[in-house]
Amino acid sequence: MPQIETIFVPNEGTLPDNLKEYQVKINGVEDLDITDDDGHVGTYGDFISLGVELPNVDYSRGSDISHDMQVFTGDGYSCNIKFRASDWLRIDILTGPSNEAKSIYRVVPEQAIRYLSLHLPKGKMVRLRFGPEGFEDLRYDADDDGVFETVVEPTINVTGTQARDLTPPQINVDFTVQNNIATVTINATDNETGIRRIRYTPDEREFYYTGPFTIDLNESQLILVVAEDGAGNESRRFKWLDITPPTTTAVLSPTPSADGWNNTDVAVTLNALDTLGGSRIDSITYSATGAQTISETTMKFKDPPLTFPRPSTAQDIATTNLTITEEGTTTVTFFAKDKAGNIESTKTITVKIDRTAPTVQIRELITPTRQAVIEATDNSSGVKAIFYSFDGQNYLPYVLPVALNPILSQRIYAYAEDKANNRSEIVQHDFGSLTR
Ligand SMILES: [Ca+2]
Ligand SMILES: [Ca+2]
Ligand SMILES: [Ca+2]
Ligand SMILES: [Ca+2]
Repeated sequence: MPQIETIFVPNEGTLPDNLKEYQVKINGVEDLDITDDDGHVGTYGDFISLGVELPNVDYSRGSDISHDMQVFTGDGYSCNIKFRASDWLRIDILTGPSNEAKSIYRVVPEQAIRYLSLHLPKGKMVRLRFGPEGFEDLRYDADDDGVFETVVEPTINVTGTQARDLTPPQINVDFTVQNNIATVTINATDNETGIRRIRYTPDEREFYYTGPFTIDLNESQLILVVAEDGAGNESRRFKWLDITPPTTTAVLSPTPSADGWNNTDVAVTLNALDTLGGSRIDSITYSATGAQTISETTMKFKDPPLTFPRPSTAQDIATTNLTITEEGTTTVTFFAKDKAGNIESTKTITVKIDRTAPTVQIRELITPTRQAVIEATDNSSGVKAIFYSFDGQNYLPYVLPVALNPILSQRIYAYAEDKANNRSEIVQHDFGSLTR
């Protein structure tokens, strides 16, 4: 939990009598103004504060659209927070005595007022007013005449122990799948004030949860569940309904020979793909044994930005690479995991590297006739073919011993190739004349 380092103490000179302290959180607006009845004006937005600091307000910015304020009022001192309505708003106001324990909450709440998922006409000016008489209900200016006439009552207004419930509910989502239809059961619990309501969103629509419901996984594999307790504390949970593991394919580069061998380092690219609309790739794990050992390595992928609802046509690919450099046969083992925790069954691919050319010998066989015997050996992938030539220009595949002229001298050239396409040097052998 974030630690509040100091508790704001309002300006001693203006400290009103009958001090009331409010902790105010506003979510869903970018900029706001705070004014008091003494003529101070503060503008809070991209820059933490523009204009005059208000004597009895401590402001801090949570994010682009969230604002955290501590407001002190009392006899003769009132202030207003004003902003333009956005599509969606949430406002939390707690009031009570100062929390001497300096916990995250600056007051010990005696009253909690909350506006949950507030949809006001966009762009209209909204006012929250705090004065000696307390917090006045939110008002907005529907006709833009500068008068805040339209009152909006809070969603939640609780006191005492209910106001001191600051812990959001726990959400548990279970589902079963049959014929690609998920049946979803939501359980939410709250120890303090109980569950007020549960909402869920499978697509653009939002529903109240009343019991198990079904979702066609061809349309959506992600739901958002929001549970509220009796005091308006809200917890949100995204749940993947993805039960299909990813599929990873390995691509070798360069492409191996027809016999499955390479004669250089081999780059292995592992491409992992989750099904359309699936939860996306969380990690790819690989290892290697054989000629080259790679201990189990897991490449974890950051969560790409999630647009919700997740389109059923969306797909992500995740890629990692490794290089095999050792001569011989290496088995690479790999699998991917998706963000819903589905793990692909292990796959393997064999990488075979032979960088060494065969050696070739040519010898003479006299009996029964004069022939040239060409032999090649290869210590790894094996000899694929031998070629020979009488003139060093035109080579023929060597299959059987080559018949030689029985008397005249002759020269034979030969080379061999292995299954990794390594080609030996050309060797030559002179067969001497048998005439006297
Ligand atoms: Ca008005
Ligand atoms: Ca609670
Ligand atoms: Ca999946
Ligand atoms: Ca070889």
